[in-house]
Amino acid sequence: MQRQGAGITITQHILKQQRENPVATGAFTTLLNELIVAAKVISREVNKAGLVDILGSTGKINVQEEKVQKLDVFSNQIIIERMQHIGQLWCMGSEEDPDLIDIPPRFPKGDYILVFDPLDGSSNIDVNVSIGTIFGIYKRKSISSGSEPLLDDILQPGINQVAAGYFIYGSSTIMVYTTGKNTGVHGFTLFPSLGEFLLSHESIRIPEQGKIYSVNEGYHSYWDEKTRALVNHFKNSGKKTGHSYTARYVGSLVADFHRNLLKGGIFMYPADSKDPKKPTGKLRLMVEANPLAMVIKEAGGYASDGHGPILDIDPTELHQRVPLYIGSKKDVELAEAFISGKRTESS
Ligand code: AHM
Ligand code: MG
Repeated sequence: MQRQGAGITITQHILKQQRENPVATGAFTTLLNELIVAAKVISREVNKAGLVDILGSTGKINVQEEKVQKLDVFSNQIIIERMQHIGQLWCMGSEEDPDLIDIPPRFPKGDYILVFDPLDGSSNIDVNVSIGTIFGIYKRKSISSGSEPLLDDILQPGINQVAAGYFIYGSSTIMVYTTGKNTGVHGFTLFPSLGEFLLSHESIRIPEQGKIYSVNEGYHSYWDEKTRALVNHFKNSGKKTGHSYTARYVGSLVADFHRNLLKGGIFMYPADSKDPKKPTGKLRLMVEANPLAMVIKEAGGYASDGHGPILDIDPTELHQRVPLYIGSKKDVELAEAFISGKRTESS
């Protein structure tokens, strides 16, 4: 067993990657490091959420007559406050903010763009189930796009991301990230006593085919026939093909994704007719699907909207929603075959 103190810290790892990649600059390292600090603060607050009266709706007053802040609102503020002053960001986009987040004029601007979901899985916050922070990093499209950031600067396909990853606040806090270009997907576990993330999962690869399917089957009656046929396939596949699946659904994307990344399988949030305003399902392309799609691709898996790669979608809105099929390559390709109508239950 590795002794504490002998591990590689996340900072060492980022610096090593920077040395190996001649185009990477200290600016990028600064950016990631500051994001890690923000995540450590969030992790601390998540861990003590059961102990202090931090839970509840924004605007409520707790017993100390302090304003109670929802943990997801708090996480959003921490990330914005920590990231806006470092001089590396052109602008940000968050699940919690309707518009792009500008860098206040008192701080210098940089060329990177950070998109994030500060605390994903909000329905699980109050019940001690794993939640997470998801992030994607882009470079600004063109230096000639003026002095003020425009929505167009953020609206880039996921394939343009220069890094992406997530923090999962679970039985321990883990950061998983990739800088793409075959540099691998790496996981780091936070040692609370050291205050450091240490390398715990090097070069993660997802199995080509898994045994887990993750979907909210409560929406069965809101799915179309193709989606139902697909999910039926996962349920009946054992008897038909000998390759059986088991169902796992936490309801926190980061937790479901992380488990499937390590064990293999598919996570699905299909289009449904539950809410006519969200006929494409619930998950957001920019802050949820794209970062995880970059991670899964780098780990040897695949992410699709049912018709093609998530990473190729040209976004038109910051909060655009998208059906998501993500995980082991063979499982996601199978999902695509059903959703595109190339395959039916009986074929
Ligand atoms: P949130 O960003 O408001 O927390 O919503 C996203 C979450 C994901 O973590 C999870 O995969 C999904 O919502 C679960 O939704 P549902 O309860 O509809 O199955
Ligand atoms: Mg979310």
